[in-house]
Amino acid sequence: MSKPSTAAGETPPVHLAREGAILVVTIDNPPVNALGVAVRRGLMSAIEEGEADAGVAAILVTGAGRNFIGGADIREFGKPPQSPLLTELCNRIEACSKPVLAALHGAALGGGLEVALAAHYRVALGNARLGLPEVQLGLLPGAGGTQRTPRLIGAQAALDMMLTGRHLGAKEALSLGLVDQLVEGDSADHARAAGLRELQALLDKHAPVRRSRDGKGLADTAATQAAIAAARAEAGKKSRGLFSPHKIIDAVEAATTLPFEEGLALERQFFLQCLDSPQRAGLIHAFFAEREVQKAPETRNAQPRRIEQIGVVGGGTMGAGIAVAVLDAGLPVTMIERDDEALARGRGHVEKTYDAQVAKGRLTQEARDAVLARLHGSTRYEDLSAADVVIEAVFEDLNVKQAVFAELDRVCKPGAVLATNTSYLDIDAIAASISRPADVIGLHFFSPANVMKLLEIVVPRQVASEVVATAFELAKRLRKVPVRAGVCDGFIGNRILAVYRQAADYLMEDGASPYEIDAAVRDFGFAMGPYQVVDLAGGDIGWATRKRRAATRDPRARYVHIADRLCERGWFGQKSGRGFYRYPDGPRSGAPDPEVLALIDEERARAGITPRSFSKEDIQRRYLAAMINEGANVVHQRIALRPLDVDVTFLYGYGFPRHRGGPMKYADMVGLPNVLADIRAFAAEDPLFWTPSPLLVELVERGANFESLNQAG
Ligand code: T1G
Repeated sequence: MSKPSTAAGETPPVHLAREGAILVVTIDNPPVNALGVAVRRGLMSAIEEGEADAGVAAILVTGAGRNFIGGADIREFGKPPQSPLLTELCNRIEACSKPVLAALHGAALGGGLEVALAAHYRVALGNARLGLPEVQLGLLPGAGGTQRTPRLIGAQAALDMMLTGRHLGAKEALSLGLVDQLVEGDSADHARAAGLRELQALLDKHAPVRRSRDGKGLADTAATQAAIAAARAEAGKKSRGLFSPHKIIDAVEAATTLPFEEGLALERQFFLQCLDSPQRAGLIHAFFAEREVQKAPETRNAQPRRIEQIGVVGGGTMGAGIAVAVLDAGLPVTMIERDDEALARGRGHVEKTYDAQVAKGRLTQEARDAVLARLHGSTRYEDLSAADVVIEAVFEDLNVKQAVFAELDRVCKPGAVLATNTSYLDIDAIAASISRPADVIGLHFFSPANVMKLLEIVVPRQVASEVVATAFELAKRLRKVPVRAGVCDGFIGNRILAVYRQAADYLMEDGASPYEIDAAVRDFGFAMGPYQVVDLAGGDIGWATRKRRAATRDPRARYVHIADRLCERGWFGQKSGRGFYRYPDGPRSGAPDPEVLALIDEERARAGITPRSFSKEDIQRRYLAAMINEGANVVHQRIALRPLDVDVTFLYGYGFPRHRGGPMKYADMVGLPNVLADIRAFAAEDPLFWTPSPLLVELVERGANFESLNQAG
């Protein structure tokens, strides 16, 4: 058979072979068989040739490697479309006069599943994962998925798939009618063999061409309308501010009212609208950024050490959370505490997490017992002698931590990685206090450590590259999102947080109420505003930080005392029943507090400030300009490798709305000259706080943006 044309020397990403009367079409486009233009052209010509060849009775479509097809090529979005469009390809597959069967293993996602739905029959191996995750990219299934899926499996199941973007296992796909048969195997070869066998069986019984567009999944009008109404209600609540979920529902509604071709045309129109939305740009940036952060110089240049035995020193909130994260990764943990009572408390924290899952029916008692059998407790450091990695999570005091590291230095085997979970202490000082500084690294988990995905990997001056590589490998095992950070007060996230919190405090003292500030920040897309976060975490934590920093604070810097006044009254937030908000009926009942407003007025008077009003936009621009400017400083000072590392830190650790891509991506979308102009305007009020980052100034002068720095690092 002839091969589709590709650039000279390039292996064609679609291979054809004949097995009797069956034409086998194999997509081979590593790493995930994405449907780039060469693949689409190869598939189109394969279908044309199979159709035209009288010796071909049927066509089998399979994927090489670990997946069937991972989806459209996301890197093509935002560029001029190249023919054939995926929609055209799917329509051509479905229009084929000879039976087409797709054999699915691994990922069959997005456009990959749409290709399979355009085929006439589908079989799935046990490891197949089927999904329409386009909504997670700010898009919708744009190659017939919104029209074929509901006709195959009904509106309710189709809407669930498209609005959640979740992956379905093979069994669920079979029960819904997405695939016709489950077959044995877990590899591309198994998929090919099973596909051949099942397609030959179809030929033997003269099975007809069966088109998904003719499916009867929408026959029950009442159920369909109810599903659409329910989806709209849900999207109104859960997809606040998002664009594509509503277009998905519109497209499915079109499938219930319009002929297939017209529904397809409307789907295309909606898809292009989603493609043009800034949400697509933000979400696709997030998709690639969370993969790029896994790549640091050390992960390219060094090999990780063994990670099989993990020690955790400290069984408090963080230590227990870290122990759960390690246990959830299937690894054994040795937890060290100073005495039996503290150890019992630490074990209790861990057991409580799993008992809660048993109570909710998410975990069986047996599974819970099996996990906890991997937790060993001890009050003797000697029991860490076999540990490959030890994570210290004791009280945030340098002397206490150095004492712990002295013990680790004494008992741990050569090559053991010694990590500290400190959130701000100087890790270089910890490393310098023991005989093996090259083995010391920072692993800054975010509370709750077993839930929060972000893990800042803090790289001290003397650390060995393999130790950094080991930390990234551990992050992967724990299913965390790692971000490489340099040593400074607050690393990446907390350092930037302190600055935009200051901007919020200035807004509050200058006239905006904490409630207006929180509302404006929520309106931008955060789940909570800064003062709701303070009340949730506990105002005493920030108070301790401010007191710690008092000695080194720049005396010229404006200092707002409002938060301290609340703490002096014991108004720490939810845990004390009141903070910036009152909580008369528990944590979820936060209500504005007139006494807080009165206290703010007193502070304004004391500072000689005449309050002025700020619009929602004013608040958002100042809050974000402070965040972006300090993010630029963090990149400029090489604390973060690239702007995307700041983005990922805020997407995964600080609730930055994902559809905006992160603070640096957002700044690019606003336009760096506009951000710099804002900062310069604000500097008229406070030139010290609003000092433009040298990096921001340089990029604006060069007409460049933060994205241009993301290939570095
Ligand atoms: N396009 C381009 N590159 C992709 C890609 C894609 N669809 N999927 C993955 N990659 C890259 C990824 O950036 C990484 O690159 C490498 O492949 C390995 O990825 C018209 C519009 C398939 C489950 O949303 O969920 O179809 O870092 O580390 O863990 O309706 O990748 O090596 O340079 O994630 O084995 C819909 C997205 C697209 C699926 C494999 N499809 N991908 O996971 O590998 S829109 C998706 C995934 C669409 C149509 C619509 C996962 C995976 P690098 P990885 P993995």
